Amino acid sequence: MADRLKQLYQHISQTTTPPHPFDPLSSVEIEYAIALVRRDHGKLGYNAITLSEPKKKEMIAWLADPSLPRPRRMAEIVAVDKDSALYDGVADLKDGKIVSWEKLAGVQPLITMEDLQDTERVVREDPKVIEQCRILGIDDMSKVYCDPWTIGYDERFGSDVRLQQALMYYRPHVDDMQYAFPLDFCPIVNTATGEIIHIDIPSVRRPVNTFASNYMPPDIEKIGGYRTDIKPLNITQPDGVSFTMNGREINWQNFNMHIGFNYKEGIVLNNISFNDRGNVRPLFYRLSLAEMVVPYGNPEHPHQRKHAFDLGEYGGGYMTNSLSLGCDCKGVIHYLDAEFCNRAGAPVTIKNAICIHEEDAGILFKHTDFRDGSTIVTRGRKLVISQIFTAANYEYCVYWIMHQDGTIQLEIKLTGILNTYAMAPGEDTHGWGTEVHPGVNAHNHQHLFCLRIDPQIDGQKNTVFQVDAVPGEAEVGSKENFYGNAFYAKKTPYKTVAESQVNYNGATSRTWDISNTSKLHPYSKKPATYKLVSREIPGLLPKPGSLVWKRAGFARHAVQVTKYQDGQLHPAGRHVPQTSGEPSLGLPEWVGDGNDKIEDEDIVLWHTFGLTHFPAPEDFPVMPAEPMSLLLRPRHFFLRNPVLDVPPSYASTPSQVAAGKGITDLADKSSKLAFRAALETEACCKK
Ligand code: ABN
Ligand code: CU
Repeated sequence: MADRLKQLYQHISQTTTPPHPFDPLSSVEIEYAIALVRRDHGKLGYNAITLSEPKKKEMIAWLADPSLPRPRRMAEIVAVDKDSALYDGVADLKDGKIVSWEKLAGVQPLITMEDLQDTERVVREDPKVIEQCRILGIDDMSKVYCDPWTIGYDERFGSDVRLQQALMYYRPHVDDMQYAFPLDFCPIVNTATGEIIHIDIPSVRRPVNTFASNYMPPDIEKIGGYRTDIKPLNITQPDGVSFTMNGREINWQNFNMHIGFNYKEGIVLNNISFNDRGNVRPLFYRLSLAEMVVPYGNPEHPHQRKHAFDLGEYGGGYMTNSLSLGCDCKGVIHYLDAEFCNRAGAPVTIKNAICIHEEDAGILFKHTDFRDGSTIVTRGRKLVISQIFTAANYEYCVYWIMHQDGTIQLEIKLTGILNTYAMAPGEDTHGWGTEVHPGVNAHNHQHLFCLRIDPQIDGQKNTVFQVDAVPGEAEVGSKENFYGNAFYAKKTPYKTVAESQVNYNGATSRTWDISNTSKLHPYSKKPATYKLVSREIPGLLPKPGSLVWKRAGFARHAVQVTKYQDGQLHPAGRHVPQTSGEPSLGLPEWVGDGNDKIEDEDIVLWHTFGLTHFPAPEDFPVMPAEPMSLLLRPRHFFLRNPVLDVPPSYASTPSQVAAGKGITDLADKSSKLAFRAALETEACCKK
């Protein structure tokens, strides 16, 4: 072992291109961290090994001056011993030392894919589960499946033992889709010992559905086959892509950023900047989806336990798909892999975990002058950095999209399969769900995501303003608003954390400005801003005081702003499974008494958005992708429209129209030059 440790150390210390400090740990670094743990603490099981991110102050200094010492590589370790005790550690990979090591009591780490797979085996072999299946008329246990969920929190069992609840399903035929055959009982499994400690059984039993609902090609052939009127739609990029990669740093259309990845959040974008006519302007220090919760709305026991924190309890990185060309993404693709380790400490690579590519974005801008027919049409493109993760039944497709005008969009598409429960013939859903297929009840639920925005709009000190579109205050007939038509954007700065805990208001088209108040626009005299435009913001429906409300404290408000602190990354807490919500962990702790001053400070904006899903038969057996989207838009940031220099697809000035000429050939150098010359005269901007 000592030899291997030495070899790994040499590999890491002698590498000619050291990793960027934001790079995820490589498989060699992970192996080295494990070797250090083994040396000091013996044999353990590994739950996670990930980059311990550099301290912001040190990192910002290094980014500004790379001749300074590079922030050192540190690994965060979550390990479990043979008695299921949990350890949190940090290894310094430069000095080859474990610099912190803590045993935690009453805390459970996330459930890994290996934990999930063990549970299905345990469930199939358990005599009490076999008996329940027999009661429902099922004899062949190879046809019984379960989706093992973390237990959420069950007051009967607390947090000391690692537990999963097994949501049970049946496949009459191996190719049948099991969510059409939900079973009505729910075993609870001790993850550490592999024992079933309890089974929740309803007092009135529900028979197993007998009617399949499938979506694979052989099944579609049986119901009439595929449509035949679809012609090929090809994407060609004969000269390749318009971005360059330097390691994990990308340059595209004036944007520059680092693309990271970790087991919990998945994609992390760091140090995003925009080159504004030669001036590199910082935008965001870090953007990530930090947490999510999917609370289900059926109050009947034990369904209150269904409220998955898919990032904190399972890991959006761990569950990520290996993407494939032509299916998940089309065009010329640059892929990045993800590297983890398994429970035994062996390396695991998810190939093609992140897809980076460009897409046509339709019209970027256009205008035709109605009087003389002069026209310009410019097409846009976008850069898409994406991942897709499978959270048991659901797929979450996450797209971080850069637009040429400096806009950053986050789009999430929901697809996959509804979580289902058994329904007896004639049973009433009581409005808590929908019978999406005979004998199949899909419960109401919400998908609430927490976006962590760590801004650096023209610098680290920023202020968040709430912006509401409101009528002028003065009465109709008054001097100030005689005709009553006045309206304006009412901007309210958040001075303290407590003031920033707000909800969405569709009636005022509420948005939020993240501004640098020391950088005023020369024309508008307003501060340089990135505006959060987000309209899909349902409130958290579980009531104040409920289990979900307590455990998912981050979801109580659409926006909350805190003062930046290193290490505050996970808004439902660092170890989420089986938290009771007493106290509420993560963001509610950091909010504290709410008195922290957040005006003109280094801040983090936590934004909860998403949708409330009332299932319908169209969502079954597999859901057509449902998109939701939000924008971070530059306002008062650029001098004027920043995409005037994107070559048009067609442009014709009034005199060219009169002379019967237009500029259409973008490859034609003289046309381009003529267009640029026209731009430089700035006719449009001169008064
Ligand atoms: N949506 C809950 C979940 C996620 C992953 C694995 C099992 C269950
Ligand atoms: Cu849903």
